[in-house]
Amino acid sequence: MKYSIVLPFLAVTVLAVPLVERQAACNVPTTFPSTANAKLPNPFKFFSGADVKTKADFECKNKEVNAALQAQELGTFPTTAKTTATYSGGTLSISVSDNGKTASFSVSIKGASGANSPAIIAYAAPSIPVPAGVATITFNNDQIGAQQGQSSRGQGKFFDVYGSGHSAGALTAWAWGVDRVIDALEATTGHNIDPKKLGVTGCSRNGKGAFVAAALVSRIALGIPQESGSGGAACWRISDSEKAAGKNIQTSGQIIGENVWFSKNFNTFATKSTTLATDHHQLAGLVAPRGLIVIENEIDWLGPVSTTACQKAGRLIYKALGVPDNMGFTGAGSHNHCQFPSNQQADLTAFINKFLKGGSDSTANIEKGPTANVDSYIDWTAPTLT
Ligand code: MCU
Repeated sequence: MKYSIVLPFLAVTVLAVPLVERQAACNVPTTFPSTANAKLPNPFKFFSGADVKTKADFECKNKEVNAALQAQELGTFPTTAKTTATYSGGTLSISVSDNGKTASFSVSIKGASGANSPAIIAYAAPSIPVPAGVATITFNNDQIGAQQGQSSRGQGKFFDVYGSGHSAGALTAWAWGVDRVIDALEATTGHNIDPKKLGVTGCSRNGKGAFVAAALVSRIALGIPQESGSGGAACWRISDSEKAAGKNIQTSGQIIGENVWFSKNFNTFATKSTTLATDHHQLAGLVAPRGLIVIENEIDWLGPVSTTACQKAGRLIYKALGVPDNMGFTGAGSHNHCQFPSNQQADLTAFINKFLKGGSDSTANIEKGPTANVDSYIDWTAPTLT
């Protein structure tokens, strides 16, 4: 819309830019701060030093966090793929083209409860009980990006499309695959799944993947990462401080040698996590304000203090956005790895009911884990974003 204000000696034309357009114009940097900071980076300050004051500012902050995570840890997450799909008899067959190359894969869909059913995309196989009325979409993440140690870097359907030298680690390749599954659900009928009611889950290494998929794929309504530990719910900096205190805990320095979950870009930072521009409380921030239930376990290697304090910091981001109860974490007690314990059932059920089944269950104040003082790891307070 144009307004012309006619003054005695000149005519001034003012362009009225609609509010939404102004909010969408985020200034996303391509270089990121690398000054050592032992505290978790402030999620309410832009890298420029400016304050994040509004929810619109926070959306922009998330764009720079996403860019920094891709540059320093995850590798590039491609967003230009074209997906075609067919559905028949419980199999969704997906063909993806980009970069002049094509790859095909399929997922199985079981347990839809009639039209517009919610579903949980499960890496490999669900390690949580999927309730009646919620379908399971079984996603073979290893096929999209191999995770068989160092020699498997650059292998899988993702790399067939983008080349074996692409910067993405396996976590990013899998998230891209999840994004394509959602394209395919949107493009086909007959599967009875409502693509707006999707959760994503995986346990352990696949829990890291589920967390990253929830963060990068905004069409996911509920993230359910399970026992993701280091590389998922843990913060790199806190894990390093726990390691220094003598714990047997996985750190960034160890993880880059174990497998190809992260980009090669991460090697530069892995031995000096304090120089990362972000940490994993901001992985939760990327999921916000969508649903997120972080399921953990008190096994030393996963870093129970690290995951708990890190996700307490993550929940401060949800609080700042005015939706604290859209996120919870349940990591109290120890049990066999990836065997979902009954003492976390009520919390999981509440999140699934609220975010996938449209229920009105309370997900208030779910913060369960060992004693972990988040204030020891942060030097900022959460504002109320307007
Ligand atoms: C917790 O996830 C991983 C962990 O990062 C690895 O160090 C360990 O080797 O395997 C865990 C896992 O995926 O267990 C199934």
